[in-house]
Amino acid sequence: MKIGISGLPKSGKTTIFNALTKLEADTSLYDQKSEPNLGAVQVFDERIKHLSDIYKPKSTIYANIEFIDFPAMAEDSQDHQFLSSNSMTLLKNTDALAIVLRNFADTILDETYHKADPVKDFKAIYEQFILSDLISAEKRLEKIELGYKRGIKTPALQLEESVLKRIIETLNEIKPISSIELNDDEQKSIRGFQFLSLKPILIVLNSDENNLFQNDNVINELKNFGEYIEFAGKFEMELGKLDEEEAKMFMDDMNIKDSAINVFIKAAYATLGLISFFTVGTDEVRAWTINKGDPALEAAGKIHSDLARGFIRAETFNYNDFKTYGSEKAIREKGLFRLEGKTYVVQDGDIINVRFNV
Ligand SMILES: Nc1nc2c(ncn2[C@@H]2O[C@H](COP(=O)(O)OP(=O)(O)OP(=O)(O)O)[C@@H](O)[C@H]2O)c(=O)[nH]1
Ligand SMILES: [Mg+2]
Repeated sequence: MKIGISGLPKSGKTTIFNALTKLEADTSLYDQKSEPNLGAVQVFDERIKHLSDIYKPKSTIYANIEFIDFPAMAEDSQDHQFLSSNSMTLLKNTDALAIVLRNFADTILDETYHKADPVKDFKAIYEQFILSDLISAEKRLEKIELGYKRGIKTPALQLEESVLKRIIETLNEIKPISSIELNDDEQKSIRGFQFLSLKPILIVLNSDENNLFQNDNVINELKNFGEYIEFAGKFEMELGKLDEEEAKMFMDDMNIKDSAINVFIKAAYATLGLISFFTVGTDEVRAWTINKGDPALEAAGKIHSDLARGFIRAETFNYNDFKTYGSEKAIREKGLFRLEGKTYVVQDGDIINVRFNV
């Protein structure tokens, strides 16, 4: 799972990135980096620990979130430089975006940009996503229409054309593509574009120690745009450097209930609609992350493209049953061991063994 951390200049992206990954990437009021920072975090899961205790595999692999801390987006949506930059291509290649909004005062930043205004910043960012998507969609539509003139017309192209037209109409109303209802085929027809306004978004309000959890007005407005979490980014980054006991003391002081990474992961899984499925065996016990609603074929493809290509069936049982009955054998006896096909909708906690033939 790749999550891009994006936002306007000096909103605290790298600070949040450090707080989440416990890395120490440079944060600075002055420098402007043009390369992204990369870091990965294990998603601890009680269930994997339990499965690992039972199967005693050679390796135990938790789910992994890769964070990509991007250089700042342009302040101004008329600045097309960012839209055509390398970063934009990388940004499109993420599974979800965490948008960091500055909600702390700083004399220099207030003067260089403007006083902290998270709602205004969010709108500016979203406009850039919409503009970027609009440019891609219009370009493609032109190409398709040119093809028609040359006699290249297939049902697939016609489907794509009709979806693109709806997309362009929606974007022109400054609405995200995610607000359009698309069926499976329609979704597939535009998957290759990796549209930004179709990506799940998590809003990260980056407050500071003095105003943390006192931002009801801002949050009431941000809620309209999607799910949010609030951090005191700089404070969290400092917490990451302390040992657990010390950190706990400071957290209690600030009424912070859980570590930044735990809060983030919980919010990410819940609001981005992610679930976990597991593979087990004596070699490896492993957690995988997919979207809620994904079929078994998609899950198989996560593990390896061969498994999707040669998919026969998915032998499936659920962790909860495993926990209740204690063994695969007992689960079979209870009739809880299932053979599922390609279209089976994978459930959180499913333990899956894909039978395949390539
Ligand atoms: N007071 C306060 N300052 C912060 C907070 N988060 C970040 N800063 C400061 O803001 C400045 C920029 O922080 P970064 O994390 O580098 O911001 P960024 O968004 O990665 O910046 P660019 O990548 O250059 O756009 C640094 O001086 C940070 O110390 C915060 O929560 N409170
Ligand atoms: Mg940065």
